[in-house]
Amino acid sequence: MSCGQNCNCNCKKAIITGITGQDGSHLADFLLSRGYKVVGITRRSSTDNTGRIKHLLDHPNFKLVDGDITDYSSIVNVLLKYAPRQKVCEFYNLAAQSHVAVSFKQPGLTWDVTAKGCLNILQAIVDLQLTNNVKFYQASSSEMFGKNYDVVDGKKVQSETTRFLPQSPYAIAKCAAHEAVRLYREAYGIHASAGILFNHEGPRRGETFVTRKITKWIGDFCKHIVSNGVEVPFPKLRLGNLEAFRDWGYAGDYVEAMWMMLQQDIPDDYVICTGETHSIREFLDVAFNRIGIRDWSEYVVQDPEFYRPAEVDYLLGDNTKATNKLGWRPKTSFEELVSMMLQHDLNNELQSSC
Ligand code: NAP
Ligand code: G4F
Repeated sequence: MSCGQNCNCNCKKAIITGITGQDGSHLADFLLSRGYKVVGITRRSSTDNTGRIKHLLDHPNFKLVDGDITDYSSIVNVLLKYAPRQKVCEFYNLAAQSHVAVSFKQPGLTWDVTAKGCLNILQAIVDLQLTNNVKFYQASSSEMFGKNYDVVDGKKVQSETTRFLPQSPYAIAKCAAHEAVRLYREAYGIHASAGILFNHEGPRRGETFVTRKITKWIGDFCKHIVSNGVEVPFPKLRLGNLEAFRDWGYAGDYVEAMWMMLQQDIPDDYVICTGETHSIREFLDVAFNRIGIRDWSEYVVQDPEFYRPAEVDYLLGDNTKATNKLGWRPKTSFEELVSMMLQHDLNNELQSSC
C-alpha cells in the first residue's frame, strides 16, 4: 500500500491506533470491507502482538507502521507521512491501557497512555495544521459514569447527559481524554467525536476481561475432561465480584457505530450500548448452562485478588441518541454473544462430548 501524504488516489483512508487490540482488529475488518486504505499504528513489542490481525497482514490496502501514542514525535511522523493534505482522512484513537484493575496498579502509565496519548494526537493535528483534514474518533467509555446514573421512567440508566463520576485511574484518564476531545472540537473546529461505549466483547476479547476469562476457562475445562476424564482435578475458575452489572454487546457491532460517527456532518458524542444489563452471575449461568452445568458454584472460587479498590456496580446505557441520529442498532443479543464466545473457546468437536 503506497499511499503517502501526497497521494492523489480516490481511496478513503483511515489511521487506527490500538490496531492490535480487540476493537482495532474489528474496525480494520469493517473499513477494509468498505474499500478503505487502513494504516494501523503498533507499538514495539519483543513478541508478536499481531494475533488478532494476522488475516490482514497481506491485505493490499492494509499497512502497519510503528508508533506509540505516549511519544508525540512518533504520532507527528505518522501524520506527516500518512494523513493526506488534499483530502480528509479518518483517525480512530483506540489505543489505551484499557484494563480497569491494572489501572489501580499502574495509574501513572494508564494516565500517560489513556489520557496524555489522546492529547498528543489532538495537539499533533493542530500543530501540523491538519484540523480540516482529519476526522477524529476517541474511544471513550461507560466507565466514566462510574457510580452515577439517572432515573428515567423508574429505570436507572446512563446517557450522554449523565454526569461522570469515575471510580478508577482508568476512568479518570478516559474523562480527561473525553474533555480534551470536546475542547479541541470547540477551540480548533476539529471534526472530533467520542463514542461512549459500554462493555463490548467477543472471541477476540483479551483473556483477562471477565467474559472471556469465563468462556476461556470453560473451553480449557472441557478439553481437560475430554483428554483426562473427570477424575483428574482441574484448577477452579477464580473470579472477583460477581454482583456487578454490565451492559454487554458484541464488538463487531460497535465498530460500525464508530465509523457512523465520523460520517456525520457535525461531530458529537454518542452512547453506544445494548440497553440491557446482566450481572456476572447471569453471564456464568448462561455460559455454564451451554455445557449442561446448572450449578456452577463448585467450579468457581471468589478470590480477593480479583476485587478492585473501588467498583462500578451498575452500567445500563440508553442508546436513543445513537439510534435516532446515527441509525445504529446492536445486532447481537446477550445470549448470542455468550454462545459466540463459547463456540470459539470450545472447539467444535469438543462441544458434543462436553
Ligand atoms: P484492547 O484490546 O486492550 O486494545 C488496546 C490497544 O491499545 C492494543 O492494540 C494495544 O497494543 C494498544 N496500546 C496500548 N498502549 C499503547 C501505546 N502506548 N501506544 C500505542 N498503542 C498502545 O482494548 P479494546 O477492548 O480493543 O478497546 C479499544 C479502546 O476502546 C480502548 O481505548 C478502550 O479503553 C476503549 N473501550 C473499550 C471498551 C470495551 O468494552 N472493549 C469499552 C469502552 C471503551 P498492544 O497490543 O501492543 O498491547
Ligand atoms: O471485564 P471487566 O474487567 O471490564 P470492566 O472493568 O467493566 O472494563 C471494561 O469495560 C469498560 C467499559 O465499561 C472499558 F472501558 C474497559 O476498557 C474494559 O474494556 O470487569 C467487568 C466486571 C467488573 O465489575 C469486575 O469487578 O467484572 C468484575 N469481575 C469479577 N471477577 C472481574 C473478575 N473482572 C475481571 N477482569 N476479572 C475477574 O476475575
